[in-house]
Amino acid sequence: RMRPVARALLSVSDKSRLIDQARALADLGVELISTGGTKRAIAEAGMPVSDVADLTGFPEMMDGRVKTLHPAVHGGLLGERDLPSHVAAMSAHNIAPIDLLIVNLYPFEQAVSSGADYETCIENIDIGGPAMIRAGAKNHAHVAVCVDADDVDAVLAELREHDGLTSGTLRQKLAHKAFARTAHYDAAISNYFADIRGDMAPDYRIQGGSLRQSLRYGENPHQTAAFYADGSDRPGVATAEQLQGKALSYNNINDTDAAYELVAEFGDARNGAKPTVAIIKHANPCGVATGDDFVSAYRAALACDPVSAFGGIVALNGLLDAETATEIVKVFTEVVIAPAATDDAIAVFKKKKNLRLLIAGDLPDPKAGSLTYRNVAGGVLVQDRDNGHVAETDLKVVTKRAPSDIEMADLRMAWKVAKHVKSNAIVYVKDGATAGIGAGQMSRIDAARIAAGKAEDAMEAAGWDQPKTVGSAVSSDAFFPFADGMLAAAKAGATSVIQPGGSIRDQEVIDAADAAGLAMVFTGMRHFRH
Ligand code: 93A
Repeated sequence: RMRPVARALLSVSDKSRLIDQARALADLGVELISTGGTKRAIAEAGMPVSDVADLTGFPEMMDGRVKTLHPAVHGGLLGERDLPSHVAAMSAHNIAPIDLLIVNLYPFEQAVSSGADYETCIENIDIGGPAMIRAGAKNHAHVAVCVDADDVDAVLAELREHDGLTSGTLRQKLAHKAFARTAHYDAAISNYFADIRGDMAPDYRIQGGSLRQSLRYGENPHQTAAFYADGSDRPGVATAEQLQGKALSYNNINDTDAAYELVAEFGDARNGAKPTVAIIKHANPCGVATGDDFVSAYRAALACDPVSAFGGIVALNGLLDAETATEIVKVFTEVVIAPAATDDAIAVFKKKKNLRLLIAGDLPDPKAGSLTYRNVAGGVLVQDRDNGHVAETDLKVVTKRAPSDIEMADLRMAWKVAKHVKSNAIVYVKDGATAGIGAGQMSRIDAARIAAGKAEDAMEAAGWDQPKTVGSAVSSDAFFPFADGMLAAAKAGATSVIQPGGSIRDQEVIDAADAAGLAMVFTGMRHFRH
């Protein structure tokens, strides 16, 4: 039933593999048809190739906007070879079948990410290419569609092995990929408008993007996975350059993102913000600290929970230096991410071949808007990312005692960290470093106790005479529904508290804070994270 591939239409923006593949097809006796630039390149390489314009009887017009949008092309792609009415229509209108379509689209995504102006981005919206891809893919019973040069290799292999035939299995796979490509392409275009217009309306924002990396497996080895860049070019794990180490895993990417988004809350140390280091395990911080330099910040972050830091992810909010690198490699670490690193720091990591070093150029803007997605059975939840920010003026002292300046600095830090800890979250901070972190508990009082227990462990590991929770600031990601959670923190030595407030028992909690001599601040904003 299948006829051998006799005619191929090639229309590619990225011509890097064009000539070799066109030659392979010509050698197999396949007739080549092409659009302007593609045709020129093939002809210059000395191969016979006909122009789509000869097929359609129309010249390319309107700066190439209309070149393949014609029944001679679309009929050739869509005609059912074994349907008499289609065959009759093809012969009546002189439409010859096209068996193989090789297209890669105008580089819209690259135009956007290179910062091209509006007109250039719009001009890079390909219309004819996706139309052909969709036509050929619909008719995959007869047509093989390649949207990726690697797939041309697979087609060539089959043509050689099977006397010019392609298999139904391959054509169906190519159709599947073709529709994924046009879907992602249109998503990138729609999301570009969302970005340009500053309109993140979840009801028509499309989760699209370009494949960044196929992953060996997902959260667990029996799960398949892939990593997509969303086209926003937000600095971070999706756009960072990996300088060394094995390919990132699904969990690495998730944890690296958590680490980097967290340190970004503290600003860029290259612009005068305090050097800040976060160490992440299982998407939760196990130590965060600021310091006069990165090496002291790293040491303080590590001291919070040195046991959990083993195999962790480390993020910095500035220029990674050799001294800090030397300190980091003393502990088994999976990934290090920073906006930049010195040559000496990079040299230090060279000795740790497996450690992945990511250089992101910049920090993500914590206040930037975008959407987050979560699957539920039969649906997808979409929301604005938590870019909420509590300004100095939003903070309300609710107790008789106001926090001292030192307490206030620690409270603000504890609040920033708690935003990045799974709920229920309790975070103790002392002298610019986390003293204990309680994450992901069903009860807030358990989170407070676990965090205090971590601080006891840290004390023992370091040989301090008291845990760092003594005299600490404590934050809670959501309000204390009762006084008990807050009092558990006070028992561990916290002297100041930051929390959203808003419980019907707020007054009870405030009274208990006053009775315990605590200074408490309400933020008016909650940071659940699940
Ligand atoms: O401007 S278009 O949307 N109009 C078309 O009819 C059309 N046909 C193919 N762009 C169109 N193409 C695209 O041209 C292809 O998808 C490919 O990316 C590009 C190849 O152009 P050239 O062969 O002139 O380099």
